[in-house]
Amino acid sequence: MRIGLAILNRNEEAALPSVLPRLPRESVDLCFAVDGGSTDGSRAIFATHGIEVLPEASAGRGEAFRIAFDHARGKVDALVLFSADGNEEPTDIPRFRPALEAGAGLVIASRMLPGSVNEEDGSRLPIRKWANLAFGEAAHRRWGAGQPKISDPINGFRALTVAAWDRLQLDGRGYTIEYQSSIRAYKLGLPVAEFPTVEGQRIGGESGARSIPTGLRFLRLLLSEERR
Ligand SMILES: Nc1nc2c(ncn2[C@@H]2O[C@H](COP(=O)(O)OP(=O)(O)OP(=O)(O)O)[C@@H](O)[C@H]2O)c(=O)[nH]1
Ligand SMILES: [Mg+2]
Repeated sequence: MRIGLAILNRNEEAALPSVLPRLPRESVDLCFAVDGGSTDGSRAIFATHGIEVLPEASAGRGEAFRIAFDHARGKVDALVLFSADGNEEPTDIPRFRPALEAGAGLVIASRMLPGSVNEEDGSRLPIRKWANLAFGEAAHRRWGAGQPKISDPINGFRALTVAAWDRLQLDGRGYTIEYQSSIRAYKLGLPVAEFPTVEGQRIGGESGARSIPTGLRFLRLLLSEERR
């Protein structure tokens, strides 16, 4: 199976110099970045590592996923989506392959399984983690009856086959794209696999996913998936 690596980036110049050299590029058949209109030096850093950067006409992770799969179609059978901001562990990238080759259409590096570490695990009030668990529970109850529960339906560190991508018909914008892909996977009964990952801390830069607006977008997504 041919597997590609798509790096999603917006203004991560602080993290890229330590993350990019750690990517196991020999384990993938294609590697490129999708850039959501960075205004820092991150595009130049990709260039020094010989990584092609595809620009986005309008920013947002949903749009970045669509650009990534359009670019990958015909070149690889599956794509690993990776954020080089320090949250995701490069050495996990080869762990997607066995699950994809075993037939999963969607594979998620989970921050919620036994053996996982979530960035908030040391915190006394892990509010984002609780919200993510609640959104995961809601999606499973509504659309996943009889199917194994996806422990971390929101995490961005995931892989999809191109065939699964085409079946899911995702139109989610911004940070809703991952949650929508997990919900649609339940709706279609798509085989999903997860493995535990250790989430790192963001290295510099700024989070674009502010908790309250993102949570409200997830609620709106639940309503629109209900109406579909
Ligand atoms: N291509 C592209 N990448 C984006 C866009 N928005 C965010 N990203 C990248 O997607 C990754 C995840 O976004 P974050 O803002 O870190 O979201 P998060 O991981 O939930 O937030 P933190 O925990 O604070 O890091 C980062 O590597 C961002 O640079 C976008 O519009 N286009
Ligand atoms: Mg992040």
